[in-house]
Amino acid sequence: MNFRSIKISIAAMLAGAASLPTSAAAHDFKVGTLELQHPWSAKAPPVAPVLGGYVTIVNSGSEADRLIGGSTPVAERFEIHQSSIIDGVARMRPAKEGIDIPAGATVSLQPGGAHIMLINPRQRPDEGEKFKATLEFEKAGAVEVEFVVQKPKPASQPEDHSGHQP
Ligand SMILES: [Cu+2]
Repeated sequence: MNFRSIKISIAAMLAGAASLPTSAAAHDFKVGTLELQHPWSAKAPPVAPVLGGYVTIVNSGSEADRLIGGSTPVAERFEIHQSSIIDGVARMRPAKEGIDIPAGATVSLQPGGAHIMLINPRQRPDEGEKFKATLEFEKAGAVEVEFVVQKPKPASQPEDHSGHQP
């Protein structure tokens, strides 16, 4: 091993340390009267054009709010989608009006239902890693959260993503 290869292997070790897996334990965020419980995503296959984003939103206030958008460094575009089951297949379309969070309600963004879709991923974080995103609500405003990448929950349904190839 010459000096040059030692330097390279130290650089590789440092790069590895920066992306050490973190715990997939539940984590919550708050903004206004909203509590955002355990934002999560599944690992994207190397060719997938999208990453899904899921979170449970609890509105303990007396006024409705609305998830209207967001952003993340890991993908080019952030969209909010609605899914519905048509002939046994989950199909999705952009929810231009956002997702309504009624007063006192708990709204779960989950596979097969309303969800966040991150289009054209720039990174594909591994299971156990986290990535940052900003969620924007009509009344509560913007809030920074972290999505943890984990295995999809067993109850999740397969989704047809053919509707939004980039
Ligand atoms: Cu989608």
